Amino acid sequence: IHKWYHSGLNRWHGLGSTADFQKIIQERCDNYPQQIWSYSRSRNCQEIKQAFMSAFISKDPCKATKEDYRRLIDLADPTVPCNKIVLWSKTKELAREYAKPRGLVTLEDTLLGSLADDLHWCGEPGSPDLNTWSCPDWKKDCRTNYLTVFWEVLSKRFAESACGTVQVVLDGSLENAFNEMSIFGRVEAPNLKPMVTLQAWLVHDPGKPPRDSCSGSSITKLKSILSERNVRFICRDNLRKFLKKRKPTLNGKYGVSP
Ligand code: N1C
Repeated sequence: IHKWYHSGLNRWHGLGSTADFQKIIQERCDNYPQQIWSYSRSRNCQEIKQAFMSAFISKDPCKATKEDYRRLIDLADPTVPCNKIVLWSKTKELAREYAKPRGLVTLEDTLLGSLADDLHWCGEPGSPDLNTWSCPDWKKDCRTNYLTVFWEVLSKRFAESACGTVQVVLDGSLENAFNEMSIFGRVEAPNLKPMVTLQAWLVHDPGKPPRDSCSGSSITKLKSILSERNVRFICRDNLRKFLKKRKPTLNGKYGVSP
């Protein structure tokens, strides 16, 4: 029996920390393009990396709090101009495909979102290292794990900061395109400011029958959450059709949105 078995590093049910986590964070930070929404008080990648690491290193991986990430978020608070934010739920790739050619911004385009995108991380009490064997799973181990709390805190800041019209891409091939348990459902939608307009786009998988629509019960639920907050709501079925209608420009990219 190996040493790691005894130490219990493999006791969690989620993927372990990404190999070379620190190196990836550093590289992504150094190469992050300086654009308008990338504004952050500190452009010091060393400092950002240290704040990220000290948020969770040596700590119980099931006891993450918002406060653990405060310093990191303060160093690189996402700020995006009005009308440019695109949110999503279960549709990350499509949302990015929609956002990019139109100059719109998903959370992964902001500095902290881009640092953490697709990575996993957790520590171990009393150890200076990341646990590369396993990290807590949201369902099977604990909800207050460092990955979940990170996306919750960052998503909340992103949604709170949004102004004008915010768009969201939802999957209409699911039974519930709007899921109250998702980060969009439990964190972003309930934290939009009054007077913001949320424009929802439902996407349907070409191979599958549409299961939810703008008139379905999950969207009705979203509408009611928003109306309590004085957020205006517009819903459109079938984003894919809209994407297809755009004329590709010479370099094969989509033109600017109308
Ligand atoms: O739970 P979700 O989607 O509704 O979260 C998506 C929502 C987006 O609008 C983003 O602004 O929340 C934000 N967000 C991310 O940007 C993000 N990048 C990567 C939330 N989660 C993000 N991840 C990881 O995907 C994270 O581990 C989280 O648990 C999943 C959420 O995916 P989902 O269920 O499709």
